[in-house]
Amino acid sequence: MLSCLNLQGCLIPSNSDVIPVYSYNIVNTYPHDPDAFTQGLVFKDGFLYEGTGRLERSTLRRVELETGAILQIRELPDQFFGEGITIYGNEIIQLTWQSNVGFVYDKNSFELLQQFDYSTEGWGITHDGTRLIMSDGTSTLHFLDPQTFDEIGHLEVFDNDGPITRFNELEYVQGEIYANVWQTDRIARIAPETGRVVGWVELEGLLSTEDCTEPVDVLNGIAYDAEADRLFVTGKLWPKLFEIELISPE
Ligand SMILES: [Ca+2]
Repeated sequence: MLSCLNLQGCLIPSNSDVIPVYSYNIVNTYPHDPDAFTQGLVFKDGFLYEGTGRLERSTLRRVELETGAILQIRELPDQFFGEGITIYGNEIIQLTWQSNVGFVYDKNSFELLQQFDYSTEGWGITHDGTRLIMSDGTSTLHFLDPQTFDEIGHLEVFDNDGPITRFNELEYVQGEIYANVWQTDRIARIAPETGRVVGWVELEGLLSTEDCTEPVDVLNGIAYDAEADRLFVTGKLWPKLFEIELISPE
């Protein structure tokens, strides 16, 4: 990485320090339940799994990609506001927003296997194969042991302007953490080793005006099909779910 000094002796970022902004192509469009307040999204073994939020309305679902049909659903107790989900082995882990409680379910039956506690808010969750990775609305991502749910490390996320906050739904994609930034149309691509944002994905314009006949909320929901290298995104109350491919900046 080349850098040089200006007349005041300050380091001038070189081009290699500029964070690339990726755009997208829509590869496929699928129906999405417009009543699903999407807080967690995963693709595993041919199906989408979705966690939805809001008090008295939070759910865990298995969804058919092509039709958006809900194949299986489990409702959370009324007092819990469901947040991110991830699938680790044969278990689905679901966070709640401000209850400091996570749920662990059998992936196939949706039977509740156990609960665990954490001290922060719960926003998004994913894993890198050995550690759970959790966001809490701040610039800190937490690494949790997938068996004990103890915190075993954390990461401060930043770009060239400093810390980034409000990471919502997460997905681990080919060695990077992808994170929806709440109330924006952007996904941050984060290097897990350093916390540095190594790319931005700009998703403005995914929903057309015709798609918005009913009120929709923000972009939230990233799922990666590692076997077929497919990337899916949707949003809260969105009528559509998109498979997209990223386009590198020139
Ligand atoms: Ca996800």
